[in-house]
Amino acid sequence: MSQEVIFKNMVDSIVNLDEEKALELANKAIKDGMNLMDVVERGYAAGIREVGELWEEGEFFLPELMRGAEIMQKCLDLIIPHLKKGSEDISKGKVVIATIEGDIHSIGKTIVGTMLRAYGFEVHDLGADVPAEKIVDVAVEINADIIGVSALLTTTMFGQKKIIEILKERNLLDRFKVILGGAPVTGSWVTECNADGFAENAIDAVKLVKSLLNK
Ligand code: B12
Repeated sequence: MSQEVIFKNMVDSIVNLDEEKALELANKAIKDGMNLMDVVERGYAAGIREVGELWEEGEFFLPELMRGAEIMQKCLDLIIPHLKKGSEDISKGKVVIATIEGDIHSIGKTIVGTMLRAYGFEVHDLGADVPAEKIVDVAVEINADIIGVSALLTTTMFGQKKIIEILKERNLLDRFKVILGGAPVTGSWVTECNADGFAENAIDAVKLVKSLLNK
C-alpha cells in the first residue's frame, strides 16, 4: 500500500470517528517504521482539520468534533513515546510552550512541543488555558530561550500579544524570542504583535526555532 493511501486511510478513520481503525493504523505505522511526524501531520492532523471543516459546514455537531479530537489524542498518546526515542541528550535550547488563557485547544501545541523535544530541545509544556503572566514567569524561572504560544480562537489570540506587552513592561523583550502558532495566526499578526515568527506546522516550528537560535 502506498504512503498516500495509508495517510488517506488515517484521515478517513478520524473523519469516520472509527477509533479502532485509527489505532490499528497508528500501531501499524509504528511497527513498519514509518516517519511518525508525517503520520501525525499528513494523517491524523489532516483528519481532525477535515472534521473541523465538516463541523463548520454543519455536517457534524459538537459531540462529533469532540469525539474526533479524543480519537486524535489517543493516536498521539500511542505515537509520541516512539517519537521521543529519536531525541538527543544534549539540549540545544530551552522552550516554554503553552496554549493561551481561555483556549483549550491543545493538540497542535502538543505536537509542536513533542517535535521540538525529538530534535533535542528542552521543552517545558505548560498545557492549555495558561495565563500570559504564568507563561512569562516560567520562562524567566527556567531561563528559556524561546516562548511559544498557541491560540486557535480569534478571541484568544489577543493573549499572544499580551505576552509581548508583559515582556516589554518587565524590560525582558531582549531576553526571549517569542514564536506564535495556531490556525488564526498569520504573518501580519506576528508583525502586529512584534513577535519573532510563526509556523504553520511542527516541522516548520523546528526550522524556525533552529534559525532563531542559529543551531
Ligand atoms: C479539535 C478541535 C477542538 C477540540 C480541541 C481538543 C484539544 N484537546 O485540543 C474541542 C472539541 C475541545 C474544541 C472546542 C472548541 N472549539 Co475547536 N476546533 C478543533 C479543530 C477541529 C482542530 C484543531 C486541531 O487540533 N487541529 C490539528 C492541529 C494539529 O493543528 P493546529 O492546532 O492548527 O496546530 C498546528 C499549527 O497551527 C502549528 N501550531 C499550533 N500551535 C503552535 C504553537 C507554536 C509556538 C508554533 C510555532 C506552531 C503551532 O503547528 C501545529 C502542528 O501542525 C479546529 C479546526 C481547525 N481548522 O483548526 C476547531 C476550531 C479551532 N474550534 C473552534 C471553536 C469555535 C471551538 C469552540 C468555541 C466550540 C464551542 N462552541 O464550544 C470550543 C473552544 C473552547 C475553548 N475555550 O477553547 C473554531 C474557532 C473559530 C474561531 N475563528 O475562533 C475552529 C476553527 C473550528 C471552526 N472551523 O469553526 N475544538
